[in-house]
Amino acid sequence: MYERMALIRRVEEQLSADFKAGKLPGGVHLYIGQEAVAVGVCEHLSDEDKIASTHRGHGHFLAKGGDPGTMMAEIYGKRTGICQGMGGSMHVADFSKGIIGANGIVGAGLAITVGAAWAAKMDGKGRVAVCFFGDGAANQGVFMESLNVSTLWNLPMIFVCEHNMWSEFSPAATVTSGEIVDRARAFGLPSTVVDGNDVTSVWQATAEAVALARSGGGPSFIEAKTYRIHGHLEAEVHFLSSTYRTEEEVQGWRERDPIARFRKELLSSSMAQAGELDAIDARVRQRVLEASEFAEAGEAADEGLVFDLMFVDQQC
Ligand SMILES: Cc1ncc(C[n+]2csc(CCOP(=O)(O)OP(=O)(O)O)c2C)c(N)n1
Repeated sequence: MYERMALIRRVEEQLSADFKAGKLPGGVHLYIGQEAVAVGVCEHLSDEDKIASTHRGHGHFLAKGGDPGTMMAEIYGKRTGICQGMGGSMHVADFSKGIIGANGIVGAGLAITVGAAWAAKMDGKGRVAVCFFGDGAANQGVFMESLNVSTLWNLPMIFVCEHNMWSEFSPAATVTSGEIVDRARAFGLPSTVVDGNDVTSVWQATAEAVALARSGGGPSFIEAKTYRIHGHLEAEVHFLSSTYRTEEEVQGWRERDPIARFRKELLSSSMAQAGELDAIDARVRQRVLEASEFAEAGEAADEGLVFDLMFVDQQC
């Protein structure tokens, strides 16, 4: 879990630098600060289980075992990208890993995951489907519809709401009434709130939810309280005339960094030695360097393919 979190962080630090250097053809919404959620959840999943994600989807893709090189190539708009450079940052997907897609439409992953969970129930192999979505997405009507249907049909689905305190530039308190977990509780499915910056807590809550879903016990809801350290998207510095968050707020959350925190825990409990963790960090840096070189070296996407790749019976 430490290595996966470190990988997500390093890939995104590279993407942030690449964006600043003008190397990326589009915008990126970074997941820095939220890594413990994706990793604590996906640790329980196999390639047969499905996840759907959001516009902030790089972390989910990598946590589920997606390849950093082809993901970065996708974000660079290259033919070697996981979707041949046709999707970009907000549409990274790899069906072979059960990653049914990031999504630029807020809340859209919810209904797609209900479909995946329904398919999992029909084939009866104990597979589960997980939807990652934000606190803003919890204000979309599709959230209630998905809670309703998945509970009614007893689907093997896990709702993971990443409450990172902001929806674009609006603080949650100005757009979200009450507690999101209470909305789920109203439908009668097991629902819990965890510290989303504590990978162990996320892991534990997900262990219970996945066991329940695999054994035919139906859906669960997990609200993970966390924070995005970077902006809503990297490009925002170019169009926002003022900052919308105080430096004290951001700094307070930097001090609760999920990776530094897990490292400290691993060391203090003697589950790992500093040298082992340093070796993991070095391996991750090397892997991201290679991924980035692979991405940069690829040929630009073939825009002539754009319509050919639109339909399901066509090669993707
Ligand atoms: C249906 C829809 N409405 C609005 C938008 C514009 N939009 C993109 S991200 C976003 C905020 C989403 O907030 P949240 O779900 O909390 O996710 P976060 O960005 O915090 O990870 C909005 C409103 C969109 N992409 N889709």
